[in-house]
Amino acid sequence: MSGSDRGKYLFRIARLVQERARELAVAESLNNGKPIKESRDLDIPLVAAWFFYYAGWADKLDYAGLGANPKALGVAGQIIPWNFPLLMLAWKIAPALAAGNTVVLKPAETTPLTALLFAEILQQADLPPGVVNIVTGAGATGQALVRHPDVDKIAFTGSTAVGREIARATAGTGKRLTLELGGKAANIVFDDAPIDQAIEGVVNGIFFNQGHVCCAGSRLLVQENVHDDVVERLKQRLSTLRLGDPLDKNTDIGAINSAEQLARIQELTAAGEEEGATRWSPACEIPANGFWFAPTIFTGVQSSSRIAREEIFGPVLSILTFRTPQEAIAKANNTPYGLSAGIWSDKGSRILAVADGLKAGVVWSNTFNRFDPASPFGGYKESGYGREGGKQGLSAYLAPSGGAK
Ligand code: TXE
Repeated sequence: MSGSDRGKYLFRIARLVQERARELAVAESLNNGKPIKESRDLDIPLVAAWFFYYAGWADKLDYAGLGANPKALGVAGQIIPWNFPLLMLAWKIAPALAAGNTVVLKPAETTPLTALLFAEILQQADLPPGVVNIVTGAGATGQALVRHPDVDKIAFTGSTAVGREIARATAGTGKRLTLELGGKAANIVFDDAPIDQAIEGVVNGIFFNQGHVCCAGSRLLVQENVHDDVVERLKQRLSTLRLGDPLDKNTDIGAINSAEQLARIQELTAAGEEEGATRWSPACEIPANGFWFAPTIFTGVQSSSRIAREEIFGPVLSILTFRTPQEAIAKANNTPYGLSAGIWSDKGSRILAVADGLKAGVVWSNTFNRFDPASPFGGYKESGYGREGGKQGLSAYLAPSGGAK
């Protein structure tokens, strides 16, 4: 199929997502437990944006950085997690189709609902049968996809442990691989930061989507002289957050996706207390049924402790201090991960100098959790490799003309 025809399908899909936005938002909140205001205002609009963006690329592959006439890889196997079920699907399917591949996608076992609704949208768009295949199942289904000899590329987003397993399983097979794994991002607040904005950014950074976010600002690094003020303001702000029914448009913090994830959060927060950090949560009512976790902050956190090093993937913020920009950079980089970071300061020169020292794929300044389809996203170190989004995300589904398939 020509690039311009592929583009027409992608535009059609984007428009159908917009037309069915309300239904998709409700389904996504039921699917994942996230607040409806997030699925309505972020997830679903970004899904449409991703398809619109890559629709524009479909007939311009000569500009993807691989020379004239780059080739599709073939069959792309895509394995996605449960934290942004439809958005992760869009991140993967849109560039794969723009580049001319076919897709077999496996959603996470706890969140198949919106992937199946999306399959309906593909039928509505008259996409030829077989171009995109949604296969539900657990880890074993993912393994089968990874091992299948007719799959030319694997794109995976999930845990570092499974990412390692996939890297081993694909080694030497010629399959292309991109991995987007965990994170332990530092949100660095200097004493000259625009303070109200910074507090909002820190809260959004870790409590958005119950903290089930690979690039969540799960470590707050605050300059020592403003630590007490920042912690006090954070506590005040957290006391205003509403936890509860994801379908209530006033809800700020929804449900934890699964009993397993709740158990992981409980285990790590218990370890935080055992290691001597001070735990605080606002008084809030926890619904009787389902999986819930109150927003939680830890102060007095040591860099070596588990809650400073391991991904909690829940609404839990670990607070550490620093004195100088050099110390902030050293502490921010003191992690096996390297996905994202945030810097809050009034000084442009300081922001640029600190950003330069950070080993993180994305660095936000005076904002956090901003996503745009034109911006490549991906990590260093144990956060994985390869980039999604932008031209780089497109070239991850292409080979140079005459290059290995
Ligand atoms: O991830 P898994 P889980 C982190 C986060 C979380 C932890 C565990 O810290 O607490 O991982 O979450 C499929 N071969 N992240 O257990 O198992 C699985 O079915 C092929 C960060 O949910 O990695 C699902 O579709 N596929 C992360 C997907 O992999 C396999 C998002 C992710 O599940 C497989 C999610 C196998 N052997 C969790 N085993 C991020 N980067 O955003 C499982 N899967």
